[in-house]
Amino acid sequence: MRVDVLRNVFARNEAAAAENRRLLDQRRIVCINLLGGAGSGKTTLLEAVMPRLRGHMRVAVLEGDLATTRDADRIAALDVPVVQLLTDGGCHLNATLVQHGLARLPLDEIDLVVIENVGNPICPANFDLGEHARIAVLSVAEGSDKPSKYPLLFKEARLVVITKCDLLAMTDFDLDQAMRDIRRINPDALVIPTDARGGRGIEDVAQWLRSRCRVGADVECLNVMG
Ligand SMILES: Nc1nc2c(ncn2[C@@H]2O[C@H](COP(=O)(O)OP(=O)(O)OP(=O)(O)O)[C@@H](O)[C@H]2O)c(=O)[nH]1
Ligand SMILES: [Mg+2]
Repeated sequence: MRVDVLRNVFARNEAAAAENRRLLDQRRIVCINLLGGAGSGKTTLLEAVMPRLRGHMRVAVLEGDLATTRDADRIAALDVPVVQLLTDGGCHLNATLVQHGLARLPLDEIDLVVIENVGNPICPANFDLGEHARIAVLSVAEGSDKPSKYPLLFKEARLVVITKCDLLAMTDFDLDQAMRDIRRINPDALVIPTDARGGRGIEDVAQWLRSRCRVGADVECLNVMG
């Protein structure tokens, strides 16, 4: 009986995720799910990257958190359309909550939606939200053993962003080891070391996002996720 209940929960989420993906595909909107541990630097990365997307594509953000609108306020300060999704204590976003968020965005005026998931390296990786690709975020402050300890987060990501590289000298984070472990778990993922303070890698992340979404004269947005 318990197994059936769990299966139903995932089945319902998968159905909602499929609806989200259908809606996004119809609207030719690319959707990225940004995942990583609490405080790994997800919002800071978005703050650094968003200005570099301006003029190339129209971006909106769904912010997932347990409480507060702090992250949505930070994104709104950049003049980017944003909806705060609150889980009221839940440890991950689900596709139904994302569906409500998408309904509140001006979808006719958007080429790319970035969903910042709840800060947590475990549960969010289990839930499809209807995204086209995932970005996993790992900060050097968390330790270089984390890809091996939380493999699903990295296995499902197209891009892995290693944040806070300005702190490398102050930690025992082994960048080579982390890169090797990520490649072993997911040989196809691109790995970009970044430092939001000094700007290292930020243009590379922006370039990766720009290449997901080919904006032509008619602002045609292709779901080219390769
Ligand atoms: N030194 C340094 N600090 C950073 C960097 N990126 C983020 N931080 C700091 O790390 C802390 C957490 O950053 P956030 O961007 O809020 O992290 P988050 O992953 O969005 O956090 P949650 O949404 O709560 O999970 C903040 O104090 C940032 O200033 C970086 O590249 N270098
Ligand atoms: Mg955040």
